[in-house]
Amino acid sequence: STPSRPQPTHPLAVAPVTAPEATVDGFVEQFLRNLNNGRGVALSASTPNDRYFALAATVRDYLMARWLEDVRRQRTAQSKGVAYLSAEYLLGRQLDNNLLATGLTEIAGEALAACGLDIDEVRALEIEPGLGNGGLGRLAACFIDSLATMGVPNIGYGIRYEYGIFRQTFVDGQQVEQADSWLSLGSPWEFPHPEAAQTISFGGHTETYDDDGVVRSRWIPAWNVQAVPHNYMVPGYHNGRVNTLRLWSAQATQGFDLRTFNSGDYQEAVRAQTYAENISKVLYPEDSTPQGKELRLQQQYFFVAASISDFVNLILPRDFDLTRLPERVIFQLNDTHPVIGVPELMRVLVDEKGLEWDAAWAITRECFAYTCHTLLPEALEVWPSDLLGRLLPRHLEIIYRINDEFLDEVRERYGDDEDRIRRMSIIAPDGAVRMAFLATVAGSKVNGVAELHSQLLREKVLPDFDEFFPGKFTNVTNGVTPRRFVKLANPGLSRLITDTIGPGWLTDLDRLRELEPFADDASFRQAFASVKAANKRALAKTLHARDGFTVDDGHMLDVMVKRLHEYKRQTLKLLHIVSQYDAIVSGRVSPAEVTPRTFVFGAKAAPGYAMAKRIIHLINAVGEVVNSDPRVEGRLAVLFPPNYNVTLAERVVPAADLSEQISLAGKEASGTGNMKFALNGALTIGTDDGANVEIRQLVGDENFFLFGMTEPEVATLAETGYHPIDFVRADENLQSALDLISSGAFSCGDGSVFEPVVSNLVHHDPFMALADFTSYAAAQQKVDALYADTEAWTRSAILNVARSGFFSSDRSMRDYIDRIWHTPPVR
Ligand code: RUG
Repeated sequence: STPSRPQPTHPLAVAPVTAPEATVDGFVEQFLRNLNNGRGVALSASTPNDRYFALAATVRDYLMARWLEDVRRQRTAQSKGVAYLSAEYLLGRQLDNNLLATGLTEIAGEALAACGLDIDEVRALEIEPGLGNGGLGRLAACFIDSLATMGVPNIGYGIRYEYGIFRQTFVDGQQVEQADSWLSLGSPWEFPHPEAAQTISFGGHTETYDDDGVVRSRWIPAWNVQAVPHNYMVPGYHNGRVNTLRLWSAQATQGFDLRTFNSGDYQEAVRAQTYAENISKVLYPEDSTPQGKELRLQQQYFFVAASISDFVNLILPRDFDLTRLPERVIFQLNDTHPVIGVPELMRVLVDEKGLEWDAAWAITRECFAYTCHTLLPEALEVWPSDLLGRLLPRHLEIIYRINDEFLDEVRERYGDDEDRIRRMSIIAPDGAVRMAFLATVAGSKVNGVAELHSQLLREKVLPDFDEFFPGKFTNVTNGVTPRRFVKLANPGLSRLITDTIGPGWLTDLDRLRELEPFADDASFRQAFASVKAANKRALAKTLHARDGFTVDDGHMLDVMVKRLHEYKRQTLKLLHIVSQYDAIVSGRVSPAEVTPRTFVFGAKAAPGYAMAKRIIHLINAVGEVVNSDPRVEGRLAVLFPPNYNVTLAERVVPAADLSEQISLAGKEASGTGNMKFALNGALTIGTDDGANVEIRQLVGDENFFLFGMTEPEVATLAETGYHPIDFVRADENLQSALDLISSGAFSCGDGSVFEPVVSNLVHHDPFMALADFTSYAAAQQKVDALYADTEAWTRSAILNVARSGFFSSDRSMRDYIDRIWHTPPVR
């Protein structure tokens, strides 16, 4: 028998943890304690980084009691929670968000002032964790914010990349990537737990063995790494709830080899360590090489295996009856990246926990749900079976069996329709594993991220599966958190809204509807317009300090910020800018006739995506010429601040007048930038694509500038044969803009520099930018006309805000809960 441990007797040891006093004095005391005891410095000797760390620690202290309570509740409660599996979380800065959640923003400002410090200077030091690429990662961050705010138990699981999305700089207008060493000064928001590391295995082989007359298979791995959890608080807004984000970092099982080191082979001594740590080194390693591909699969399995083991072995009680797992958890697969979790859960249940295959499969099918975020075939991951077999041999075996049994069911239903069986097989004809198919077969539900996207997913990408699994497909339109993207980013608008309709809208965004009548109130319009003007001035200040740009505050701010991808069609917007410039310099219009506009671009191109990088170069080149040409008389300006990220978005979005959402119809799954702009009172010029469709339906045709082909029109044009040159010939302005680029007007007279971009458009144009140019230019004229009528424009902008409450991520979460998760809030 084990000796009993001494029990705590001190009253403090058994009392619940309490928060420091929420007063200026209480805050000052805690801040100084953190500075002195946590950083080991006196205020007078502290560096800005010390102060930032002490401030962050103080905010953490206020959240701690609630967090510990929620962690306890999560372990003891019998209720169901969401385990969100995502390779990306694009969190943005934490300090302001966490201050907002605790309601301590003002107290903290006053407390720091009382210490002779300016909180703005301290908060500017925070480096945002760029642990995501774009929309998908930011969506995950919005979702965990909403779940915490709604009191739904949730753990977000992901990877703690040592280097996040690269830092973009421009050299001679061309993108240069630099490592994003966001951890170089440490992170005050994370709680590492090396003692709780999980062992994650790779490689090796499988073997069969006799288990009491039953032949079973087991995995004999060849090597393993440690997955070290780093916990982050995810506070709800003003509700005392704090969920957890758990990011895994890779460490070597046997790190440093002292004997080899002492023999003088220093590189060999750290080889194993380096190899293991590479797994969580960078977000999306370049995967055009076989090594890069393998590393990605290692990353995916690494975090998913650690997360499933964490939930099953640590969070659930030791004697938990695993047949009841679906009552306790739903693993939401954010895109195909975590889909290897399906065979992993099967392996855990069958090989480790000894369940029968059929019972394990029944549990697995209830425990997963899959969100698809794309329609682009190249974004639906497939893994070559030789790679999978080498890295995860047992998982490949499991996938084969899942596929065999699934195809038996298909045969039972349709007979030997070999064509259909080939189409539906999880294993492609070349042997590759189609991860989206695996997720669809295993998932209890499959959802797209906007109405149109979900429809196209059913009709065009996975139609056989939709027929085979009636009721499995559903839609949940994306959303964004109004806490970060309205309240924090746009305090002026938030104040105006609260003054007008009262508080409460931040957690019930449909209430923005109450603003509608005020669109007809001249004094409200004026207040609204002054908020927009102030936001533009704030952006101008930021861009001046950050990049040395000058923004003319009399200009319309026309913004296109998103990843650089051909389907998003930054080239379409650029061609329109060039055509306006061309019209001025060729004397076809006088500068006075042109609406003064500043075009703001923000975009990173994937490091290996050559065409996207050429487009970035061209945007910068056009900007350089247009901005300095005296004939333009300052009526047009093109600004491209490098390294667009969440922090910059929080400045750009509230300042924008016009939001460019101009992807080819049928290509953008949803978009979430489009929602942020509408909520902040920008009008959208956009195609009928992704969530634009729903934005237009809600805000009304008259408050949205629609242009371009619809998705069925795109499909017809593609079928009948698309010849971009026909569209060039039919539009003189387009022809002339392309000619101007080809003439070398933006490349010191050397037409060859941008020839690949022009030639790609004129001869291929895979995303039909030229086909939509004429219609886009016509829509831009409507923009100019409405903008000339300030009152009418402001009225439309107000109606955009009032009618966009639907796009709160709280609503998305309610839809996931109703349609997929069935996880009630825990009071
Ligand atoms: O491209 C999509 C966006 O349309 C969408 O809004 C976002 C969130 O759902 O996800 C983006 N996405 C898609 N990011 N990566 C992929 C690849 O599957």
